[in-house]
Amino acid sequence: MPASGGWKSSGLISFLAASLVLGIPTSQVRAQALPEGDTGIAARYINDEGIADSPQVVFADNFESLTETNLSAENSAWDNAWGEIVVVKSAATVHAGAQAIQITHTDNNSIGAWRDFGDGGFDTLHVRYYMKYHADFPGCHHTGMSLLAAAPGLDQGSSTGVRPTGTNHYQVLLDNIAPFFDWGPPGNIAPGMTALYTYHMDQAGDYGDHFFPSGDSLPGGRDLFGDSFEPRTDFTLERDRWYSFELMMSANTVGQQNGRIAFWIDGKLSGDFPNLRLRDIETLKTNFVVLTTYSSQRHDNKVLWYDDVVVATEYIGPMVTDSPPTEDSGSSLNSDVGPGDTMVRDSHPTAHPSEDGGADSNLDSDAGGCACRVAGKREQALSWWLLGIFGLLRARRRRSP
Ligand SMILES: [Ca+2]
Repeated sequence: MPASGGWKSSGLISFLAASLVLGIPTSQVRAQALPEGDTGIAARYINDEGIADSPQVVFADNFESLTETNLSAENSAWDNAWGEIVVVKSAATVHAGAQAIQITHTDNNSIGAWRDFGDGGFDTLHVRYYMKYHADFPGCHHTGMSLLAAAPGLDQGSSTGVRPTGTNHYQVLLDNIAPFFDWGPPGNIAPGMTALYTYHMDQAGDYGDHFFPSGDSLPGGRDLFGDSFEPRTDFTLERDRWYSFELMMSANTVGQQNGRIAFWIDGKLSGDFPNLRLRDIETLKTNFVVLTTYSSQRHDNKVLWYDDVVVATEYIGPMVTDSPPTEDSGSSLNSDVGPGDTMVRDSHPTAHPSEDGGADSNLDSDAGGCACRVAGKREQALSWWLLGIFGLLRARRRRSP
């Protein structure tokens, strides 16, 4: 599959050249505007019908072809699947078509699936998916989907807690931080404030940073994205409704600090993080897309649904339907400012955890500091996310008086 230059257009190159003439550091170059709304690949395929045929699409699964009751029993579209991923058919549990998948956490464990694109990969990759939380969903340690660039021989499990060197790996998860962790933002409510859990070369420790749309990052609240960063509103999603999520990871040019990660909710650009260092070698490209949820505490109603996954080298956008819009079809985000408003990053009071960094009192420590209940190779593979959280907690404790 061809790698895509994506946002790294000739216009940006011209701007880079101009910045050199003017003496502007490349870390402060304003990145090119990203597309939004129904301007992507999905706009050309009503109801996503035939979208897998797009030359820019490298993977798609609407779960309509599944004939078994569990994705793990029939994972032909995915290279690996673990845990109970149930095929569901009721209207309330399906975004489009006749089927979707349901994940229910009744224990402390990892459930998910990945697609492995091998040792090649993509300089820029997008994943768009629909996800919906149960009406009483309490939050969960990790939910969402991630993009991973892993050197040959590495995967998510083996890159756990490994600092990106530029030659080994980088990755990002579009996540919501569950409200029952003391280290989370004050006032955090279910399903949790949205953030990107990101492994990059300038991260604070051996485990990934959390990027918030306002520009805050954990740990440390550091300024990572340069003066050209455009802060956006931090927010919490609603439950009991479908959202279109889209996540993009674009590698930097080797030797430059121009990597970029962004995400969209219902086609609205909701977080954009430029000027990143992700790699030092050209061959390290995004080669995994992962559907993952991870639970580290027992709570009722930890149920969520996924549908309509599309992976492509360009902006995809929400599904465009041929049915009239419903009352709840618009984007709806919980925040103390309206969607689309811009919040100055330093004014946001909730993006830093408490300094005492209290740990999850219900963590099951039977896995060597990891709360995952180790049940097999596939389940182990995603335990790295929890290890990342633990590393963050330990680092904060070391800094606390
Ligand atoms: Ca479907």
